[in-house]
Amino acid sequence: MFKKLTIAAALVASAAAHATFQEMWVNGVDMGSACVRLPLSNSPVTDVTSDDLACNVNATASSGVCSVNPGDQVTVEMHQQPGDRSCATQAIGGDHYGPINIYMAKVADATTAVGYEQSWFKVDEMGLPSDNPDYWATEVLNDNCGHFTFTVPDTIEPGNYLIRAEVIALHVASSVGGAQFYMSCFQVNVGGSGSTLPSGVQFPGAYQATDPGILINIYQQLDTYAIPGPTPYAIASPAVASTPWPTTATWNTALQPSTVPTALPTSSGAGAAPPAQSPTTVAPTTVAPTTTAKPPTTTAAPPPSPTTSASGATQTQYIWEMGRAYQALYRHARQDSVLGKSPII
Ligand SMILES: *[C@@H]1O[C@H](CO)[C@@H](O)[C@H](O)[C@H]1NC(C)=O
Ligand SMILES: [Cu+2]
Repeated sequence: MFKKLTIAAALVASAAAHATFQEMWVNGVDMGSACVRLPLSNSPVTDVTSDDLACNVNATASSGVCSVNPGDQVTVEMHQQPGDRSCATQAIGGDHYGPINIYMAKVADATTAVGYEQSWFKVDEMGLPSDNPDYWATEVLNDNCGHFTFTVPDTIEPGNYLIRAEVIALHVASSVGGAQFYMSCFQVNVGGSGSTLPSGVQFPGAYQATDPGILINIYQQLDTYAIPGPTPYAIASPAVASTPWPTTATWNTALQPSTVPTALPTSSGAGAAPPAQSPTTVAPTTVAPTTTAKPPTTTAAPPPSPTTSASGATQTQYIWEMGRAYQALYRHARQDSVLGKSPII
């Protein structure tokens, strides 16, 4: 058993890289995974013409619909392994550099809407926040324990929406089909009395395999980066700073929970009001990217000690980077058979 876990841990350590958006916060209140369509695995989608580009491969719809209002601060949270929210592990593996995009699509029913049939408008993006040295949105994500915060546009119509949170990893993007797309869709109901429905794009359709932000060699000094997809609605994309990006966390990682709520914080389900819990107890300090590389005003809190809960240990670990992972498995299996132990798969 110990051996098994050690090998699994080694595999995760060597192949750890891939990731999924798993949790959501609304104004600093943790919604956990109550409203996410969790992907089946943390493997990327690489075919920009696939229906899977909308909401990942056969992601299971959740029964939860999180309530948000125009102007709310929504945070999406990415991690490598299911249910592991530890800030001791990078949100997405270190060499998986690239942009973050957030889209929304108005739907009739967020629990049943088919992602690839929707019209998606972009509400936020971060590409290369600094080019001195090159610093990617995914590095900012890793600095902040996987959290990325955006604002729900304050004029949009009320109703059910899907939120599509996406990282595009560009570490092998210099050949066609090399870019890796990691997305999850979240189910929300927007309240308020807005009256705007921005025009959108479709997934698949919005991206071409040869877009300059998708077919790109990032192992060179970049001065600019063309974030794939349309211009965000209602916000200006931040300029690329020419000063070093502050790597200080702006999310208060000291308060990172180790558990993942899977039910809405209130019992009334879809369209429920946000819980009474004060957002200030969570003190989200993630800030929207600014047009200058102004250092964050908050001091980085030390990350909490890694969670070693049994639930985390017994959860199915995703296996990815199949080449490397398989080699490692094969090597371990051979060693184990030499030692008279059963292989781990
Ligand atoms: C996704 O669903 C389709 C249709 O049911 C199926 O053919 C395919 O094998 C599924 N893919 C995965 C990875 O489960
Ligand atoms: Cu990868």
